[in-house]
Amino acid sequence: HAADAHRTDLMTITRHVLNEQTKYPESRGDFTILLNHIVLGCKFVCSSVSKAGLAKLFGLAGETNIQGEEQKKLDVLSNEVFVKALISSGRTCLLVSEEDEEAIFVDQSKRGKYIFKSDMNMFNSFLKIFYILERSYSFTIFIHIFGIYMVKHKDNPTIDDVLQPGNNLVAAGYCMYGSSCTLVLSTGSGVNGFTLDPSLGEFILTHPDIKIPKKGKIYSVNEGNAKNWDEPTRKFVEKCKFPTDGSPPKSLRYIGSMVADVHRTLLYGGIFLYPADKKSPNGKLRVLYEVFPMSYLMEQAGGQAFTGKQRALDLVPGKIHERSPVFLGSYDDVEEIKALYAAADAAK
Ligand code: P6P
Repeated sequence: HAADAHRTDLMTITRHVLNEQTKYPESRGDFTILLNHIVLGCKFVCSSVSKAGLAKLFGLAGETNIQGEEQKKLDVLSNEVFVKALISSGRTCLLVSEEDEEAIFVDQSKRGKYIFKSDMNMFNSFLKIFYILERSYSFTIFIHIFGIYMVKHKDNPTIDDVLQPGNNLVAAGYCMYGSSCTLVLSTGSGVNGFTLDPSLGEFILTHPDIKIPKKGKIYSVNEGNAKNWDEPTRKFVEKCKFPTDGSPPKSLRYIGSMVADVHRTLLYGGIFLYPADKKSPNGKLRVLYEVFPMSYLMEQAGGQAFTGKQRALDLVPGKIHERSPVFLGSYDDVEEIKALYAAADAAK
């Protein structure tokens, strides 16, 4: 029966990506191979997280990462697994991770070549991966965000290839490892969510074609930073709490993990804010592997992402661990804060 079809016609992430690949008849499946290696990494991390308590993988690994944060065992272990999986895919040439100070240039012998057919022309380029392993152990949420770019300078990738605007992303996604393992992915034609079925060892399509509501009832910000906010952010949050148009106040939801807060925003609508403030004049979130991938997903789902000055994906980063303020979520909610920043600029 049609009602049972979805139970027998399992749409796995591999099938989904292969279906996407058929849109590019000239492609040789390199992108699919790359994504499958990312999925393999996610499955490994999911299995490690579920056993972490037993294997005593939680807790400090004794090192600190580039951000000066104590590296915990799982993220060091998972970072190593992803680096090895991505290099062994033979489709990457540059890796950037929150855990490593410098970009990792893949050895020439392992570098992949990616033929990507675009509307204008055929060009050779390499894929590079930005990804971050982020954790919020207090919520036993373990998270991995990634973005995939095409390298412009083929044959001789340089650090300049890393510093591209978010517009050049060809894919982005995140994986959340909690009570279940959820992978949300966009390859440029919408956003889809997959849930790992451990009995099959497959990610199954559970959230097809995610679209964020045009306006939401939730705002998500660390209110503890309120005394440091600038005027537009302060006014926006004030309006969320004391609306002047007779609408009910918005609810505050803040987990303190960008991906968990943005995942909720993606599914239910609203706005996530990590503004600049006196304490962090460039905001806290990293452009390459937090702001860009999540802004890309938000736009693919019909939302918006703004930095306080410009569309987030138009940013051109100057350093691999650069930070930026970000406001992302439902289209109408982001429009409101854009108008407040525009008014503040006009009043200068
Ligand atoms: P705060 C987690 O450490 C993180 O980088 C993001 O995932 C999260 O949105 C933000 O920091 C939370 O920062 O200052 O509110 O604790």
